[in-house]
Amino acid sequence: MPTFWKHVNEVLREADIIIEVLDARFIEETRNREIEYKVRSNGKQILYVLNKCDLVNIEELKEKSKELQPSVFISSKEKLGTTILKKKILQLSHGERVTVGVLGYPNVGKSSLINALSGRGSARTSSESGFTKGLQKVRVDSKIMLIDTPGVFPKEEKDIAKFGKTSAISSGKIKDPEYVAMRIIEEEKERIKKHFKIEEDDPEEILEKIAIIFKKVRKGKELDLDAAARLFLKQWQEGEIK
Ligand SMILES: Nc1nc2c(ncn2[C@@H]2O[C@H](COP(=O)(O)OP(=O)(O)OP(=O)(O)O)[C@@H](O)[C@H]2O)c(=O)[nH]1
Ligand SMILES: [Mg+2]
Repeated sequence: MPTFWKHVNEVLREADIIIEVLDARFIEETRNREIEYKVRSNGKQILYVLNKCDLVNIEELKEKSKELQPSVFISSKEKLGTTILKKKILQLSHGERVTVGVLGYPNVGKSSLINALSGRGSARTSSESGFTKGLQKVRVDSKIMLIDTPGVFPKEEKDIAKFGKTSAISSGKIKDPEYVAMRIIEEEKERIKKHFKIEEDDPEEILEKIAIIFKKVRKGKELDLDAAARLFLKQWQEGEIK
């Protein structure tokens, strides 16, 4: 059995409630229905936590997340929504002591969320995906205990472009940055055109314009699309392209 399933099983045994952390920018892409199914089959409730809400428009987020119940929006970075989240956890546990397993895709902010709730830097975080290796328990207060976990992928997931888009694979580790950048440009074209003030419509031409903006040019004045794509992915993953 892959290690992540071992972790999921262990968390399911120990936890009373499961938090599935989702990236507020990519709710669908970061949901893991296979794990949700497994959690529910074990009779445990899921609380959806939409993290990184500092990077999205809250009104749009409300609209998009209507179906996700119960759910809470937070920004671990800005420490927004943490009190509401604690209240929600205690509401689900009927005010009893509770152990909460924190699951989710790599890099969605599981460890950051745990730190924001506990008010300490107990769970180590990193912009590199796959940072947390084992399970770690962190006490929030006398009632709430959290379990940090490594990021989990669904079994069949092979879509490298999606991993690049959601930061599940860090920009520096993406093998074909041009392909991934072009896929993101295709899917998020209007935002990206607006951000870089580009008129072109074809993803390849857009990437070329971005290379010019980034001044990624090789000696013979030829554009260095590989370098441009890598920088684009880095900025994208760091939330600079809003
Ligand atoms: N803007 C923003 N960035 C965040 C937020 N929460 C986490 N991050 C950033 O997202 C990156 C990943 O955070 P982690 O907490 O390490 O994510 P994780 O889910 O524990 O990652 P793994 O352990 O690798 O699975 C870091 O660069 C964080 O600074 C947030 O609310 N807003
Ligand atoms: Mg982590």
